[in-house]
Amino acid sequence: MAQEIIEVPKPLSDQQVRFFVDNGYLVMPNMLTRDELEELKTDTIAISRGKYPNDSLKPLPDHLSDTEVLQNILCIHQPHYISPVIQKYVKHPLICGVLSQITAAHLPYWDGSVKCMQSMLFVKPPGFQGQAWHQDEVYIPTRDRSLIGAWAAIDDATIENGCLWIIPGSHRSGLLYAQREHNNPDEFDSSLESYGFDDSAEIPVEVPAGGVVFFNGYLLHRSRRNRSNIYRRVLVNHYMNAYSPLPWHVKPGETVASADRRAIVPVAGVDPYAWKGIEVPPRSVHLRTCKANASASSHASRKPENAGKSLQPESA
Ligand SMILES: O=C(O)CCC(=O)C(=O)O
Repeated sequence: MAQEIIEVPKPLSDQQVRFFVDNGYLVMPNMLTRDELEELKTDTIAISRGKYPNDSLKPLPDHLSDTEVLQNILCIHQPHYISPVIQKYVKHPLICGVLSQITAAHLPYWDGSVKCMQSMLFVKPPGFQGQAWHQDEVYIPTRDRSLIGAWAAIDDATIENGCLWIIPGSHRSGLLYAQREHNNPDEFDSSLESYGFDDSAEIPVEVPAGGVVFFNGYLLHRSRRNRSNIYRRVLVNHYMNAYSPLPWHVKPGETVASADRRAIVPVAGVDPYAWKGIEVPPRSVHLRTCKANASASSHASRKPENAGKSLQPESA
């Protein structure tokens, strides 16, 4: 049987690809249109209201306002497991075109094939914390340093509302830094903090709505508390070279070398392991609420059935 090939555009110049390889990130403005941003905002509310059949978020009563529904949600993990709209954005042709040029551009002979394993829909309302320094490959291991985040700003992402901060070039050595608890719960959520490096070269990555920040899984990054009075909504999808197995967790009877999680979405080029099949993911999302602001909850507050329990061992 002929291998299916997913064709995507190639929007980047050689200089942009080189910039990503050297610096570990690339900012691309105007990747999403106004209509697409509206569709994502509407879908964020639909998911949060429990409109899609799923095992974790029960439908909320219609009398609750959108603000009440969103106000406790820091992030919805794996929304593409339940929402066809988010599935469409996981496969967004322009975003996947960029990914097919940069995801494993550090590897000679790579043919541009890419797969997705994770989506995260941040709401990050006013006052909600960011995430301390980390590298995504600590959580989602690839075998070739090809993990990449595509961080799509649904609202303007600014210093005030908690944009990304990065250390350009911090992916180069391939070192995964140690992690520890941080003691700054006002600024950062409860995720561990990477440490042991000089962060004086950090820069904020402010992006107008519709822009996408692409960043390598070894790049040190963090985000701060939302100090504005608007949401900072972002759809962050994680992808990798389709040729690398994904030993995200190891099941009994497997080794790290044989483990390959297959709840993936091929998005560009080929799926070289198509013969293994694709695992159907659970119809379930994981809701990350905000610890410090939990007391600010209203009657819209709810604990999903899988609250505090990740579908995957950990996520970035
Ligand atoms: O946007 C944020 O606040 C954090 C995102 C992040 O750290 C990630 O996508 O890995």
